[in-house]
Amino acid sequence: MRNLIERFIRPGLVISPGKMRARIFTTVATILARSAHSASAKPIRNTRLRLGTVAFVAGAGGGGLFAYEEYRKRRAPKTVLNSDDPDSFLLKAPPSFEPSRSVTFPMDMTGLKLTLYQYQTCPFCCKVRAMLDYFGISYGIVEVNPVLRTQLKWSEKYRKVPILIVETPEGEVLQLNDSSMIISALFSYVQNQNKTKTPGDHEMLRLVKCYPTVKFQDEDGKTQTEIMNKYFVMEDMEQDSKESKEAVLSERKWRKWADSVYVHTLSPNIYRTLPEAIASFRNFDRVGEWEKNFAAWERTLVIYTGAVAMWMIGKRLQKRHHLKEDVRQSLYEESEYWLRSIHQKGKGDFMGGSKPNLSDLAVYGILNSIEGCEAFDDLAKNSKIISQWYRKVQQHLKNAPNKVEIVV
Ligand SMILES: *[C@@H]1O[C@H](CO)[C@@H](O)[C@H](O)[C@H]1NC(C)=O
Ligand SMILES: *[C@@H]1O[C@H](CO)[C@@H](O)[C@H](O)[C@H]1NC(C)=O
Ligand SMILES: CC(=O)N[C@H]1CO[C@H](CO)[C@@H](O)[C@@H]1O
Repeated sequence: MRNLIERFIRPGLVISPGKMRARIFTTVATILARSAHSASAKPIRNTRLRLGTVAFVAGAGGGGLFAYEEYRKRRAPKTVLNSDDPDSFLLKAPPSFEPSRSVTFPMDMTGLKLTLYQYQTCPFCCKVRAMLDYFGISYGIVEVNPVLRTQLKWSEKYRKVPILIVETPEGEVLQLNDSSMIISALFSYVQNQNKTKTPGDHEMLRLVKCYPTVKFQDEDGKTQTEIMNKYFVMEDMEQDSKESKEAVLSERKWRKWADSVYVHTLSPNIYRTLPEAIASFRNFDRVGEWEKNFAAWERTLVIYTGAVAMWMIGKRLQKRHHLKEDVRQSLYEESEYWLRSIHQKGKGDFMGGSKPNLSDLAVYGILNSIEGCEAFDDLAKNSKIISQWYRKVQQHLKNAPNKVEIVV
């Protein structure tokens, strides 16, 4: 069983946050301690540790991969409901945060009320937004403060973004946790609704149960959790022609590639050198509208200490994911691989043919998270992925039906 699970699930695993966290935390603290040492003879241990923590967490603004619990006990809103029982995704009530922004599509027929807990520049959150925008599904956004993470405290066990709260027509409140699971479940819902014209009774609840979370032990004996079937669209496989089967398999394969290969080329690139890391954080500050979430001193602290931390983490990730010494080359190569594979398919501008499919939207979302960074501009100069593919997906998204965006 364990082997089976590992074979099918491990490839999609992003990172083991606990281990990274501990190590990085110590490293950052040591570095800050050292620099403080040269500046002043009197080290103040606690302050440095706090700085280290803030720096580390700030990385989440860019990567969104790491959990952070240091501030957990402060101002924690009451846990809504989270236990190990199989229906633990059913909440009694939605968390009490008002969206700071809402995106409305008047033609949205889903009948679902969605609230996305996110960081604006996290690649996984960008993926979800790309999907929602493309299919014209309305949603509200709660921007999570990457330092305090107050907006995630209601979720007892799962503290990563994105989290999607779904309020169904039947009155259920569901907590969906992982970007790929969110996309698969929502897409299944919309597609099935399109086919039958009337949504089935408790359709969303039925779908969410198709993505159970499993626990397993990794090689180090640590307990890991993983969501089963997260790349699977749940649909009736009646008209199961050979062609559509291949399309389904290809879409799944490339969505997985986006999460397990492509996304890993980003961090080492946007945090390649210290100045570049600082510039990237400045970009996140702007795009993520951090002035809304941070005090001025917090922002400055996050940008600089975050840049140092992520610059160091980037080096580790480069090794872990076997990127080239010149990390730009890995980014270019994977991008070219994607573009070449589309051309080899010969069915149109997108992996989905003449229209983007879920794998196009996934890769788009990931790239979108670094638009504005130096790495993105370099990519545009050195690969055709931006001009021949990215801008075309963007055009499709702009043409999405009647989008109305309201900033509260
Ligand atoms: C999301 O995570 C929470 C733990 O915080 C868990 O209770 C819930 O069941 C998860 N949702 C799904 C759909 O698995
Ligand atoms: C559902 O149908 C509408 C209108 O026919 C279409 O625009 C949309 O792309 C369809 N969605 C899915 C997921 O098939
Ligand atoms: C969501 C979506 O549009 N999926 C498409 C993905 O690509 C295949 C072709 O490769 C289409 O058949 C799917 O409809």
